[in-house]
Amino acid sequence: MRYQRSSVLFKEAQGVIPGGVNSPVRAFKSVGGTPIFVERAKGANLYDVDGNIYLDYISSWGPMIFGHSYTPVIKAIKETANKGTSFGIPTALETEIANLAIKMIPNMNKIRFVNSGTEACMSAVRLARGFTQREKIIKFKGCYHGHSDAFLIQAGSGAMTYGSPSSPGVTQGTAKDTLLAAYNNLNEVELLFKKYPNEFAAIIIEPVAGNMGCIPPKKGFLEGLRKLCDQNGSLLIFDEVMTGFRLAKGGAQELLEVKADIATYGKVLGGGLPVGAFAANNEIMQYLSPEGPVYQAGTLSGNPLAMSAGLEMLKALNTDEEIYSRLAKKTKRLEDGFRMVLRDKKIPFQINRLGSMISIHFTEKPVIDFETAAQGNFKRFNNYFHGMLDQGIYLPPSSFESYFLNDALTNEDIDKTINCFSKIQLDV
Ligand code: HOZ
Repeated sequence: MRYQRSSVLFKEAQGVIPGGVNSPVRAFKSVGGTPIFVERAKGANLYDVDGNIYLDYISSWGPMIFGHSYTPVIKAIKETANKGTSFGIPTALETEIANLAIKMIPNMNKIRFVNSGTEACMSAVRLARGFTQREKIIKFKGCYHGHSDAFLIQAGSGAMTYGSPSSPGVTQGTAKDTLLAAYNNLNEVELLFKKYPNEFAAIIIEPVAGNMGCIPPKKGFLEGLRKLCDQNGSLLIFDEVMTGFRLAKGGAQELLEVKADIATYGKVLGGGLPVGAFAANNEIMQYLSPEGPVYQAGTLSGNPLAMSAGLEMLKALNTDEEIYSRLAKKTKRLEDGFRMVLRDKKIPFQINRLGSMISIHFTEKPVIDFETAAQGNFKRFNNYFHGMLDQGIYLPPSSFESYFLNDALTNEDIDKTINCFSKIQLDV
């Protein structure tokens, strides 16, 4: 049996870990079947415990831009580990990576490192509230900013996949300060500002949504949010946990030419290790402890292993002038191939792509927000997911996730993927 060992390990895990996983999407609950258990990964390949090999299209949900076990990153981790793994005391590495990150990110003077994208977004909102002395925020239905309480209201990713976009456990007190609008709908945001004048600390948004599939912003949408924030004294927070350092050196801010007041980042900054960060200009950052009153802290923040890995990742992204165009070209190749196959099969579909983020939706209507993303044919998606998995192609196990291509994928790998796709029975 192809997934025998994985199946045994999954059963064992279910006895001691809720649902057998430490993050819900991994459980394959919406697509069914047994999640694969990974033994190791190198380049574009995942190797599971049953000896199966996969081409990986999630790249640890983004950060493995050069592929898995990228040599400079692994070397740095090993060398740093030999000197100790955590001190809770500053190291020079933190300043070195901060300097480089700030050079790459447009518009920011300072950056604070934390341990995850969740922490980064949660802290960014606290900072925005402290800075503006206001309490309410606007978030978009289907956007996911980690699992902090304020964001688990009509959230995307696993929350949406498992049908509880607004999680029990979030108090009404917290929920009342998170106001919702539809992604790509400026009108709804305008109405909120009219209804609650001078009450919004911030708008938080994934500038390219990646947690309801990949949904790029419509032309003028982010620019409109920028304007509304300026007119109303609110801050614009870009959650660049997925897009940061992936769509361009300066992330979505650079690619889409819209400036945020605070930007949050994720695991790319740790070369795949647990890192998050948020950045802003001096005026905002001076509110942060110990300079200012807004508190935020953590023993593992700026951890030396993670910082050394992230530093190598940023150096590599800086040296490789072609990385972003190469990734975009490869992703376009996948898109073109998939489009051809789907047209031949006469199956209704939408493919959304920006740079190296892409998703397929089995639906007739353009997927532009939470509502349209939820209209896909899930049975067809499940056939597609398992048909690909059985041929050694690892895709996100939910239609509410984006794919993230890595540079270790060759054109041959992509052509093989398209060929596998053409063989799948998609009729339902
Ligand atoms: N929520 C993550 C993707 N948007 C998945 C995290 C994981 O399962 O590792």
